[in-house]
Amino acid sequence: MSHAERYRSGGFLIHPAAVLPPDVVDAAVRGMEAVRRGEYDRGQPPERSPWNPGDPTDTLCKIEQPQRASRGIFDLVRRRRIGELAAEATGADWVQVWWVQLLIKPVGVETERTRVNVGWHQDRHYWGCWEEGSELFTAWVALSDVAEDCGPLRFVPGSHRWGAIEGGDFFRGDLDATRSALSLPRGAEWAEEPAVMSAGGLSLHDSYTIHGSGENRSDRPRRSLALHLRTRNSRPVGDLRRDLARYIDDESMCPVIHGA
Ligand SMILES: O=C(O)CCC(=O)C(=O)O
Repeated sequence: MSHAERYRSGGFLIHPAAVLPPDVVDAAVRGMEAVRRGEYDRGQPPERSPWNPGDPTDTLCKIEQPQRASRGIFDLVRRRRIGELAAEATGADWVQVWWVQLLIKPVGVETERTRVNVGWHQDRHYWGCWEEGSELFTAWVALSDVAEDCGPLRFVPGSHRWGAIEGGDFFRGDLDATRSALSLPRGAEWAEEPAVMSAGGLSLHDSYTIHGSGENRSDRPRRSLALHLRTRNSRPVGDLRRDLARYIDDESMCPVIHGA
């Protein structure tokens, strides 16, 4: 099966070996640490985020639009290689990064205070700023080796064909509870595939693919950047000044990584 066929049938594709040069990954990791300390070498802070400098480091660190704050992160985000792989999977002739999330999953367990899991969800649920039918997907780039014990992203194969599912919740860390809350269609078969990969590897997933992730039981933090992507077949709706699509005309934050 070709990459495009695998992406189309499963709703995701994993490139487990590094597709980005180590120096690019290392610079992005340094950028990640700087942003976490509140140091911004591009002169601007990231977007308002669930995690801010000074917050506890034993809980999931999620920082929005870190590429605005860090040269190392921006340099990774705009890599044409990511665009090529996204285009190969989706058949797109143009790909733009429209939002980025920095995610550091610390070593540790999920408790009321230390929230480390990501509950089962579909990204599309959070992206109401895009017109129905918009072609939206994510490149999840590993900045550390992500083994099975690091709490890798887990995909539910074929779930992108189940339509919009009620009950998903990124922020609800009890994975069994979020799974039971999902209103799956009759006959839906649940399976999970962990996105195990080396630093510099990446996965691509459709905005309707159900995914989540569990605890990091390894001895090192799990580091990643989630690049939310769109093709020409996408259009924002609503008030552009307020919503998640508000930076798409600014290539210093939202670079086009494939096509002119
Ligand atoms: O990194 C994770 O575990 C979850 C990330 C995620 O939900 C996404 O990239 O869409």
